[in-house]
Amino acid sequence: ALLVLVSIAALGCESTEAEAEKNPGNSPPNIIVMYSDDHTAQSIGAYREALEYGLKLDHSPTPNIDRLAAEGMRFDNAFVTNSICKPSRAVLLTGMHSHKNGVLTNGESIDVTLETFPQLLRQAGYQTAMVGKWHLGTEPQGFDYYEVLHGQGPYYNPTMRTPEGDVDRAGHTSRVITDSALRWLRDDRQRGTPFMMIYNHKAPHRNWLPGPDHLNDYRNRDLPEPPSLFYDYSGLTTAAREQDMEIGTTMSWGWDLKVPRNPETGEPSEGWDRLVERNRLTDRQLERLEQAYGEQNEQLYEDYGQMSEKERLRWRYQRYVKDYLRVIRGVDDGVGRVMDYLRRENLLDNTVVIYAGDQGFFLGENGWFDKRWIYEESMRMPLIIHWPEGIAPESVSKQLVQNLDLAPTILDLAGAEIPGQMQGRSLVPLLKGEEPADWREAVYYHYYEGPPAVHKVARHYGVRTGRYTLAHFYENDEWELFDLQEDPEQLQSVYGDPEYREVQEKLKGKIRELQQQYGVEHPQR
Ligand code: SGN
Ligand code: CA
Repeated sequence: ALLVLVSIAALGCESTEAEAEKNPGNSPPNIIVMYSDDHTAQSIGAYREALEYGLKLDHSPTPNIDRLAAEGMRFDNAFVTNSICKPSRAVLLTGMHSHKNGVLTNGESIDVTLETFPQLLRQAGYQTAMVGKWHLGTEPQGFDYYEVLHGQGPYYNPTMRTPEGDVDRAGHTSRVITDSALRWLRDDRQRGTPFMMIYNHKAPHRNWLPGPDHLNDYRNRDLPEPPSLFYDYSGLTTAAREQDMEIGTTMSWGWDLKVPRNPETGEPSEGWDRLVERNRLTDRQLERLEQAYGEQNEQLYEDYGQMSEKERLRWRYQRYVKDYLRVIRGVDDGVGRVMDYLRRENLLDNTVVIYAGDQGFFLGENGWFDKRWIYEESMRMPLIIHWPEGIAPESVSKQLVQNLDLAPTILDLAGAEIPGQMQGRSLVPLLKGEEPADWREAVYYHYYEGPPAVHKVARHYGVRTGRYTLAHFYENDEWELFDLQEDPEQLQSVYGDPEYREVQEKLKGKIRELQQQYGVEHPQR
């Protein structure tokens, strides 16, 4: 740690040419990590042309995030190692796969003795802050300041946990989190010392409750549907049939769809009271929700009896995807406010802003919501890095990268040492536009939170290369293989097809190789 401090001090006052190249700003950059909850690439304007599957938006709901991509680097093949919240956050902090950091599912808490990148940055002389969704079941470690939600936190009026105790905040949570981030940047941090802030939105996590600014967006129009909205899983294994994450059947009228009465029975709907109570909605807030949804809900009560199954699913999909995008717009507003602050304070050039989602999400593909699968919609994480001093505008990287790489990348950016136990690789060469010849050719994936846990997605591991995905649902010993070039929507597994025999065997070998490389001793646990 001492050595690192000395090297930061050296970078700060004098610059040799080598240092200037390594670090164009002549001082270690500030770093802001934005890790939004369940923000999938299909909902980001900047990814519209890049994805070959799923919902294709006819507009961009994310002008501020798009700008990060236009001025920085978009990663088109970024993936998580385990597509679920706590595990993804533990990977982000530790740079180690789930089987090494111990957070296999949402049921485990992070081991506070593990080394994390915020702690290491702090030892290296950075000021560190954490605002928004933490969700690791512990007191945040390694931060000079934090203001975090309890667990998932509500969409409105959250109680925030700070080093001084709980604070009740009023208003929509996306705004509360952004206000808190700006307060720390503006009033609390010490100027002249590099900082690292984690700014984590709760949105767009279920149940997608928009803030007052966006409740009426998309009021009078329908959004496009993904091609596989009505898919019957005929090309997939049992796992796809046994999940519980369908827009048509899993979502509840009240909590998810904001319909206070069940249109079938006329009775109070499931989850509406929970929505009101969990968010401690004021009369005014409730009134606004009713103004936004009321008219359409009344129409639904009237029409429901005459609607076909397909029309019912279409209605539910529209309500869902509109709410999802409305909360995305709230996130994007927050990103814009933080970027405006950096711009005004002349901090933009030497601040690295990393925008990512903690995993992907289904927006109606396969008729689904939620994540968990090795499938593209869920395993792909949006990843955009903005750093005017270090990245050429409009850069795109197609290399296979992972959330595993972020901790080493951040330490590398800070000029700090990357500890040996970290399993990812620094993305800094990619940011500079280099194409290292020995970059990885496959990423390893393992999802552990099997049934009976919420959404009932079977446990599986697998591998994703530039062209193929091979997955093993090991509890049933079933496999799926997708040729993403031929079948980007992943509708027809070609596992067992003689034409793919060679590919299949090679990919199985790749799984074994990666399990060995990452020290997976018990792949089926
Ligand atoms: C809650 C949600 C689930 C979601 C998990 C995990 N249900 O249980 O739909 O998959 O969180 O999400 S809800 O009724 O509370 O909305 S995660 O992002 O934390 O992994
Ligand atoms: Ca999540």
